[in-house]
Amino acid sequence: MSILVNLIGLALIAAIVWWFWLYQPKASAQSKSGAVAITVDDGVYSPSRVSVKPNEPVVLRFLRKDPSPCAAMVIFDDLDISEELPVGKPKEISLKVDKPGTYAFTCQMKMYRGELVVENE
Ligand SMILES: [Cu+2]
Repeated sequence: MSILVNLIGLALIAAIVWWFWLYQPKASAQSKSGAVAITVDDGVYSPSRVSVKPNEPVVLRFLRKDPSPCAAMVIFDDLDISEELPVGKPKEISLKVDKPGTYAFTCQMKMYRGELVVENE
């Protein structure tokens, strides 16, 4: 019985160490299946950096959790895309960019900021 308790204790310690020291939230994402989920909350897009390859169709699935009007729109200035984001309902934006480069996406006030990086690997 005490061995079991020790094992549970060890597992707990391992979990705590992993959570506090080893776990780092991903700040950037790479499109693999062609779709990238982006959460809109607390003034940040997460991930705020999305890498795609040129000419590769990609779907950005924005999930807006922030009900404030600040988060209402997402705008890709260079790509002429501007879409309204409903609260709590995913909004998919499909795009395909030919030219490598960094394309910013922001809310209408430019407080939320993210970038779409189009690059060859
Ligand atoms: Cu805003």
